[in-house]
Parts: sequence; C-alpha cells; structure tokens
Amino acid sequence: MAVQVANTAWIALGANLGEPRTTLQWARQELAKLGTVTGVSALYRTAPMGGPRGQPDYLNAALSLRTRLSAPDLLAALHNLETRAGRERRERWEARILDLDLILYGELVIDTPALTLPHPRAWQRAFVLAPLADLDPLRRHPETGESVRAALDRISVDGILKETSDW
Ligand code: PH2
Ligand code: MG
Ligand code: MG
Repeated sequence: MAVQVANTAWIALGANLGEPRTTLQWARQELAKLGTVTGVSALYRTAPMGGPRGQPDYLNAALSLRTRLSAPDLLAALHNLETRAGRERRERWEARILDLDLILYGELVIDTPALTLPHPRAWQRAFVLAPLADLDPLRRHPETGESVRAALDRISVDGILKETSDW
C-alpha cells in the first residue's frame, strides 16, 4: 500500500439488532485502531427509516477519524468490522447488528460502483445529520456547499432522540 497522508473521515454508526449499545461501543474501540478518533457524537435513539416494517428502533452515532487509510481501504475495514460483529446481508435496509457508513472522506467526491462520496443519502437523513452536528455543524457538503446544520434545519427531526448517557 502506498504511503498516504492522514485524512479526516466521518463515519456514521447504526445498530438495531442484538445489543446495539454494546456493539456500538465495540465498534468505537475497533475504529480507534484505524487511526485517531478526533470526535465522538452523542448516541441517538431513532425511528427506523425505510426497510421492512416492525423493526426495532436504531441507536445511531457518528465519529470523526484521522486516518492514513485510503477511502477504499477504510471502506473495506468498515465492512470487515460489520462482518466481525455478525452482520448478515439479505435485504436492503433490513434490521442490522451493525452498520458503519463512510459519510465523508475529507473533501473527496467520487462515484464508483464500490464507493460514493459523500454518502449519497447523508444530507437527507436526520439520523446521520444529528450526530454529525455534534461533531462539526458547519461542515459543508463538498458538492452543494450546504452545512450540516442548514440541512438539519431543512428536514424533519421527528423520531430522533438524543440519549443523555455517555457511551
Ligand atoms: N439505516 C438504514 C435505513 N434506515 N433508520 C435509522 N433510524 N437509522 C439507520 O441507521 C438506518 C435507518 C440503512 O443503512
Ligand atoms: Mg446505512
Ligand atoms: Mg451501510
């Protein structure tokens, strides 16, 4: 692997099967091995959006990671952690033990079959934007220029509840 300078990546975490809180804590520890965690959001309890009906609520969070991994290598590492957590993939947006989404990688804009950055739905989803706003509310979408806070003001935050306890 080529030597690479460090970049900041923003990662969204989600879980609504098993023991979400324990799984997210584990994921946070594992992510810290991929670089330096520079910010961690609160935990949010969120109503499931899309997918099969009757799913449990999610716990969602976000963190920023300073890492020397390239974006594709980081994505592979995230998938590896999902697998190690016991995630199975059958249906789109089904309930899951662990979901780790790469939302932003510096200012990188790419669109390949394997990876699209910024994450194509992030600026529409309160369960991503609310945690991101804890980290960096003024962070702008690299293409549209809209800040995280402005996007949050534009969409509904119904069903998004900030947990009061640390994690
Ligand atoms: N993730 C999805 C689909 N729906 N809903 C909530 N509340 N939180 C999520 O993380 C989530 C979702 C696909 O990854
Ligand atoms: Mg997701
Ligand atoms: Mg995902």
